Amino acid sequence: MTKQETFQLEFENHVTEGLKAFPKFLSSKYIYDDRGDELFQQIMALPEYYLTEAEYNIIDTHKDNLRKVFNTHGAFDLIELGAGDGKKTKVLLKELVTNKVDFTYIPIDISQHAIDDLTNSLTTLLPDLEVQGEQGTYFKVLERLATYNKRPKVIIVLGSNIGNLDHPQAIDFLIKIKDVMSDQDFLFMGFDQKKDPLTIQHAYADSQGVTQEFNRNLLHRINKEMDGDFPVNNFEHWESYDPETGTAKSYLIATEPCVVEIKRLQLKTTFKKWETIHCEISQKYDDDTVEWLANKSGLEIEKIYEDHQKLFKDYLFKIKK
Ligand code: AVJ
Repeated sequence: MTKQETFQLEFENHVTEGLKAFPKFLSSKYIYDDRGDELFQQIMALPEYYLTEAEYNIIDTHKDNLRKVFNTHGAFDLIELGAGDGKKTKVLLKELVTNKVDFTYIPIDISQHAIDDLTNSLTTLLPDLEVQGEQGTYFKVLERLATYNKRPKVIIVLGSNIGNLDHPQAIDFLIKIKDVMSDQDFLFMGFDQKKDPLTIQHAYADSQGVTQEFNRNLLHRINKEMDGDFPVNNFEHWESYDPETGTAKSYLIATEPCVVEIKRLQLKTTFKKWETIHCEISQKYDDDTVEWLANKSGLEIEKIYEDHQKLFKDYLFKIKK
C-alpha cells in the first residue's frame, strides 16, 4: 500500500468512527488538502489571527540570540517539523546564512509538494543555504536522522501546532522528540499562551468566516473523496474557549435536521437540528503547564522567548539532566 492509500484508509476509518460516535467528532488533521492548506494560509493572514505575527516578532527580535544559542556546539542540523511556507523560518535562516553559520536546514513534511515549493523559494532567496528536505512522517524521518547523523541537532516546531493535541497526546509527541535527542541538542517550540478570552475567541471565529470555510472543508473532502452528500452550508462553525482549561474547541453545528449518506463507507447517519461535530482543539498554555509537559516528557526548559505584546512564547528545551 502506498503512503497515500494508507492515509486515505486511516481517514475513512476515522470518519466512520467519528460519525457513529455520540457526540460526533472529526479531526482537524484531515482538513489539510490543497484547499485546506490554502484556507489555513488565509487564516494566518487574518487580522484576528495574532499567532503568526506574534511568533514572527519573537524570531525577528531574538534572532541574534537564537543564532548564538543554536551554534553553541558548532556545526549543526536545523530540523523543522512541518515545513509550511517558511515565512517565520526564513528570518532565522537569513540570520544564520548572513553570519556564515555552518548548518544544514532539514525541513520535514508529509507533503513532497510543500518541501519542493519551500526548497525552490529558498534557492532563490538564500543561494548559499544548504537545504536537504525530507518527505515523510516526523518520527520516521527523525529516527532515521538520529541514527545516521551524529551532528548536533536543533529541532524546531513553530506555530503552536502542538495545540491540536490534548495533554496526553502532547506528552507522547514530546517524548518521541526527546527520544531522538542527545545531551547537546535543542528543541525550540511555539506554544500559544492563555490571554484575554475574547482575543482567542476572535482568532478562531473570524468576522470574514474563513475559519468556518476551513472547518467545512472537512465535509467537502468527505463529499468528494468518499462520495458523501453533506449539505455543507447547513453546518455552521462554532468556537468556544474555556479560560479555565485553556482549551479552544471548534464545532460544526447542523442548523437543520438532515440525513447524510456516505456511499464509499456504506454509512448513513442522521443529524438532529443543532447537533454538533467536534472538529478541533487549540490548546492555550502558561509556563507552569509547559513546564509540567516538559517534565513528564524528560525535557527541561532552558529559556523562554516572548513577543512584545505578550501573546505567544517559544520555549527552548534540552533533555532533562
Ligand atoms: C495550525 C494548529 C496552529 O490551532 O491555531 C487555525 C489551526 N485552526 N484556525 C491553530 C487553526 C483554526 C492552528 N494550528
